Amino acid sequence: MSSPGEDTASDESNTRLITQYMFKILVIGDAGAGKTSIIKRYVSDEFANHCKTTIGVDFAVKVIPWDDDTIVRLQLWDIAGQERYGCLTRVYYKEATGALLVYDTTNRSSFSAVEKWKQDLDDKVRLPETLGGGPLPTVLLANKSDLTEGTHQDNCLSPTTTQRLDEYCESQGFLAWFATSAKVNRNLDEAARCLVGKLLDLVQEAEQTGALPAAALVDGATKSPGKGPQSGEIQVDNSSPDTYYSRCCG
Ligand SMILES: Nc1nc2c(ncn2[C@@H]2O[C@H](COP(=O)(O)OP(=O)(O)O)[C@@H](O)[C@H]2O)c(=O)[nH]1
Ligand SMILES: [Mg+2]
Repeated sequence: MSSPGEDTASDESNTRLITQYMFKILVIGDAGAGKTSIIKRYVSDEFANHCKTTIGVDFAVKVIPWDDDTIVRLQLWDIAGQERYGCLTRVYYKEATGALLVYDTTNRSSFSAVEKWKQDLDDKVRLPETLGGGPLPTVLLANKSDLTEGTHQDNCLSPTTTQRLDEYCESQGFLAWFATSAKVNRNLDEAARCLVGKLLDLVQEAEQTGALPAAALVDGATKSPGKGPQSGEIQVDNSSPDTYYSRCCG
């Protein structure tokens, strides 16, 4: 990846470029698997035992200070009730760059549905050509692991069946899987970092081959100027909060 900081760093102004990437991530899976809870926990560090279902398309934004030169803004898109009708709106998939596919480790049918969700995703959306045009990098989340740890569930539902899930992920084209819990905040950061790492690799490759002028990849990546770190802090776009929710109709 280019090093914008080196291009513009100056002792006098202490100004350099921080690269900011925006990625749209779809959060899919059966109703009740914990998608909304995962987004709420990851973005706002909240958990409710009873989430009310809203119909529509919601997204929440999480800002990740990735390294000294890079900030990632993740848009996490919740299907918010549409999964019950098996038909997701076009705006949901549009310009997505990655996905988290969630199943409930206490619910076998939600695991059986994983293949269908993955197939649907691969049929409906691809990466932009600038990022190679392949299937969306997708991470599988074995959620509610707080309820299944220490149990001996003899199937892929249990995140303890590591080898089996490893093989499953490989055969189904998942990047990786994580045993998560929105309730006790387990492995959500790790899963997101895994996905973002892959996306940044793709962006870096595209920048190196010239396929991607980074500033031009709308909804894939944007570059924005910012002040260099001072006292170990990253300063960028103070007008935007770290997290927020938005709603989108369509
Ligand atoms: N024990 C436990 N319950 C969870 C977890 N994640 C979600 N839930 C509960 O599962 C139910 C469905 O969650 P929700 O986020 O609405 O699922 P969604 O339909 O996929 O969005 C809610 O009662 C949540 O409180 C988890 O990691 N552990
Ligand atoms: Mg929901």
